[in-house]
Amino acid sequence: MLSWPAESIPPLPALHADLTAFDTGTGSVKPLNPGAEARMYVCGITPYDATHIGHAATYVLFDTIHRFWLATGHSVRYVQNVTDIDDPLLERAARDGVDWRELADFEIQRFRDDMVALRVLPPTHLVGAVESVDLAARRVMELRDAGAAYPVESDLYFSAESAARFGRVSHLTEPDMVTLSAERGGDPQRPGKRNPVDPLLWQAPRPGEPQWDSELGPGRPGWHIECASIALEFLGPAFDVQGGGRDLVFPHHEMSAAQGEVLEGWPFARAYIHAPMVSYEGSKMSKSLGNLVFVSRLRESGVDPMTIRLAILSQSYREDWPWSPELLDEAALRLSAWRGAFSRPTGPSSERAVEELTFALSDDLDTPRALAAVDAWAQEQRLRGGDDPGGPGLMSRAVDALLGIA
Ligand code: 5CA
Ligand code: ZN
Repeated sequence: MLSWPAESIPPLPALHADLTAFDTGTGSVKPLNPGAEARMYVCGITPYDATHIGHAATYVLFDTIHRFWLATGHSVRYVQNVTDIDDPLLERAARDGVDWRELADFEIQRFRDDMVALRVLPPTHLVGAVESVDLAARRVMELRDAGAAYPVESDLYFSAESAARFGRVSHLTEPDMVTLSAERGGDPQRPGKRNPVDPLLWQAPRPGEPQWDSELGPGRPGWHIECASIALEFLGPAFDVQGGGRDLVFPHHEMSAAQGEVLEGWPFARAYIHAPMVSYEGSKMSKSLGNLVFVSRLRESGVDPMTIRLAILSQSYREDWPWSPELLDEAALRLSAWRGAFSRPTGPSSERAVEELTFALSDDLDTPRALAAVDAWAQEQRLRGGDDPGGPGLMSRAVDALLGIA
């Protein structure tokens, strides 16, 4: 499907730095070491409601990786899916008496508009689950032929144990896997399964629900095989980063990796990077709980999207964090201080500050420290000024290219 418009990124002098980040799979901060072309897959939205701050924080995190790679001379092949057919979408459409396709189209466009406003660079390929049903069905048949699938009544399940490295993404105990699978779309209680955590690969038609024809018979693919087949199709195996929020570690990323291993070998991805959960009013911001702060609503109320982005960047991605209106106020102050400092004709030299900003990002995406480097330069500009005519321009181009703040 259509991605969203790209915007131009101001040129910077060549930066030499290697990005490190926390890989859930190995439990350590490690260099990502992509090739000339870096390849990243990030799990996209299920379009049944508007983009909230938690979603935005996830896409801003991966946008920071995207921008860092571009600034350090890589080309980037970035793939994001849209789960435009899934139970929650059908339930919401039924509740509101609208066609599920219309609901999805409306929310996908609202998401694009939010991403453009937040200056999130578009993925190279934005791929819908609906347009990938054939792709997924072919992969399900391959898994079946490899002996990694089995039927339960008319449905087909993936046997997680058929992947030798199953468990290497989340490192969870079996009881924890069962608990999480029940919470996140699985059906551990269903009789007839070999292992309670085994996920659906192909679901036979249910009354009143959409279905697609395939050589497997009518039905629709399971969630994990959708993402695994889109990633393998557009990126190939052993791509650099599998991303998404931390709520996707298990079962989603574990199962996609296991299916990928059976299909194309290990590793499915070379690193698994997870965004923290943003909470609000004491619990994880989630569509099912309804404790949401929407990006579109903030924009409509006149909030500069750059303050939303800066508020997100002020938080470390290594820990869950609570959203609060105060974060927006702080970001607004910072933004006006930066803009004031950038708009003067001369200022302190900024090479060192840009180096510090780059180094902070390369060091496990330390965005709070990156912002502090810009703060320090802006403070120097405010207190003492400087006579370097290139100082403010370089600083503002670096902030634009690396942090996405205009
Ligand atoms: N369509 C699936 C992924 S294939 C999905 O999880 N969709 S979603 O709409 O629920 O979430 C979209 C993205 O935002 C996912 O990467 C998810 O992990 C992330 N996300 C969801 N809630 C939060 C939150 N409260 N904080 C941070 N990230 C979140
Ligand atoms: Zn996904």
